[in-house]
Amino acid sequence: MNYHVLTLFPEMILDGLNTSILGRAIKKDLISLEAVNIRDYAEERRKGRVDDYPYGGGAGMVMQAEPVYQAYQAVCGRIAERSEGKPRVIYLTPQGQVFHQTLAEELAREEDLIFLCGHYEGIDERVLEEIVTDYVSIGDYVLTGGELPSMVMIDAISRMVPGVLNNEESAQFESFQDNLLEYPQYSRPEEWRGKKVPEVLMSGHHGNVEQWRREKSLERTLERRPDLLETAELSQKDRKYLVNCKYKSSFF
Ligand code: 6GU
Repeated sequence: MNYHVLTLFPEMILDGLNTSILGRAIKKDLISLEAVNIRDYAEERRKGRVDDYPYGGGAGMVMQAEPVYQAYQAVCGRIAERSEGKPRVIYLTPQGQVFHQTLAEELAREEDLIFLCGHYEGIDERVLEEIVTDYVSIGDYVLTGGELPSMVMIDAISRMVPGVLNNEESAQFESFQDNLLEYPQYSRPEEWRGKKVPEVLMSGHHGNVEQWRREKSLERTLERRPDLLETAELSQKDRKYLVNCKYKSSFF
């Protein structure tokens, strides 16, 4: 996977994604990360400026089309040398579709991804029409720019790229697998400030542990994210357990 981030703050992207699991994946050449400074493509006479007043008036500044387009073309030129077809271009905006695990899984199958980070009041619409394939938001709140959202997406996508997680880190049984939340985890000591680790986890009975974990996942999802249960894959036994949980909680 090769990421190309078009941004006014390249150091933010590089500094933020070069540590821990992603740093290791970059070293192992499983992913590559390039931050392209849009400012480097400012028109000569504008001396590094890439924003201008909005036509029609109003507050704030708008990022101009041409520097963004030039930065995009430069990346496409480099990509074209080793692969064919146009890469997907993701524009980070609160107006986009809300990012979701299934989109992370889909995007992880791409060879190259271009992220376009806006600032100020936005980017000239004409270049967006020309290059953007996906408009994506990371949730219903407003941020100052697209850098953090692109970093969030790159993190979520990268862990779905084969080899990025090792066996222990493997995504297999984590939150959102099966659309259920993960069960609670415990480690040493056996008792911490008077709170004991659940007995079943100390029993060594694998079957009982598995059943307990499934039940905790179901309970937790019902409590914290009941909306997820509508699309979760549930067995007959799961459904019975949930009905029982609801019945019990109706007494409180
Ligand atoms: Cl993708 N960009 C900005 N600026 N704000 C956001 C967002 C994106 N997603 C949620 N808020």
